[in-house]
Amino acid sequence: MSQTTTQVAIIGGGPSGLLLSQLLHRQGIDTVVLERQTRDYVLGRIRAGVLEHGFVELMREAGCAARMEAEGEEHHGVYLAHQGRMDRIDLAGSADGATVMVYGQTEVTRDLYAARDAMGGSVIHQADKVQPHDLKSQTPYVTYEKDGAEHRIDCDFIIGADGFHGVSRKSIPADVLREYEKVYPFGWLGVLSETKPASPELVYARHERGFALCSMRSQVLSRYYIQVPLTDKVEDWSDEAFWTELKARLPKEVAEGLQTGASIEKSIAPLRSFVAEPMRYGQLFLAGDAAHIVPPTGAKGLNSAASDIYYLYHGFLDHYKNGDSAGLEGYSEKALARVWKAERFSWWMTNLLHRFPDMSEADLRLQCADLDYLFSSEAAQASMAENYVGLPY
Ligand code: RFL
Ligand code: PHB
Repeated sequence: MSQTTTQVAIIGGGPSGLLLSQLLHRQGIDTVVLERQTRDYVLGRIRAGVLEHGFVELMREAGCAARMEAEGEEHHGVYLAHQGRMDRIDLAGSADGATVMVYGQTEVTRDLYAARDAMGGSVIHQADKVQPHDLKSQTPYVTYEKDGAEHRIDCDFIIGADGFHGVSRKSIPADVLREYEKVYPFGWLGVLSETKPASPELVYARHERGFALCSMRSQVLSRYYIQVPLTDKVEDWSDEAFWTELKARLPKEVAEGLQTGASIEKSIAPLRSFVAEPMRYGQLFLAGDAAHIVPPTGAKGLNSAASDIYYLYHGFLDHYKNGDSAGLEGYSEKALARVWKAERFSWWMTNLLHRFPDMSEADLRLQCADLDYLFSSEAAQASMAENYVGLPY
């Protein structure tokens, strides 16, 4: 078995793991990233599209913001279509002038890989059977297999940034770990197409046929979603059927301007709220989807991963540069406090805009009252804007 050492071993080469690795390396802290998949596979996932302003700052701090600043789009508002109306939340006007950046997770990840390569960072792909060990000791280590050979990395700390299905959370003993979960009775069918976006800003639509969302990656690449039953399969949905259903759920003025075309990606994602507590066990720290999942309605998944990375980054800086471990000690509590607020916002937006199978007339009236209140109260709009652009770290 080959043996190496590093300061921070990071399991998972998604956006969370790569961002932390990049931030720490720039401060002279050594990391190794272990990723189960190939780079092409990771870059083939189409996921998040909206970045909070805090995430944008963190990409700048990581020295990875140049392309995002050139190609990403700053958005000052979002639309909510409901009850035959199109209402707009003014993000910049309501929340300290903060805005969001529309720039895809795929591009964020691509930029992070490029930055890791440029610094000679260690990112090991196709690492099989990754396993963290001795988490309660001061000398933890990680083992893995690559090309049939066994390897061991000795380290000070292990980061579990390996997503919802990763190995890290599972290595916390069941009597320590507490999991909270809500599964929603529908999914989102997403389509990516090389077409001009239907609207200059995102449109979240509540409709009796179900929720729909118009988003984008650029002025020539659109991303759309519709709520579908969990029993639906991607194969059930031809491009034509998708466009017809999407248009039926959008206000006339948006539907009329919608440019359709061949889908270049089509997938169904289930919706879930999930939080694992604590986010630290001994020398293992969980980050991102490994510890929490939100339904995508508030665009908070990747953004909540970024706030974990912010706390870990500053915790490690204090630990290695100043000998102060208070940040790392308080990590779980601090990260979870922000995560639960993102969970609340995502749950609220999901409930506000989706059609649940068992909704009564009273539930529908309450949903309409929630929307009517939102657009009759500047305080409510300010609250939505504050959450959408991202609560402070
Ligand atoms: P990831 O991206 O899942 O990366 C984890 C990585 O770990 C690897 N891995 C392992 N590696 C080694 N050993 C193992 N045993 C391993 N097990 C797993 C995996 O291969 C993978 O590369 O987690 P990370 O880095 O925490 O990032 C989280 C985000 O990906 C996620 O929160 C967002 O994509 C959620 N999300 C959105 N978030 C937003 O902030 N804004 C959005 O607009 C938004 N839209 C979305 C979304 C997620 C969606 N889906 C499909 C779930 C829209 C959708 C449709
Ligand atoms: C996306 O563009 O993929 C996207 C945008 C906003 C959301 C969720 C997903 O709330």
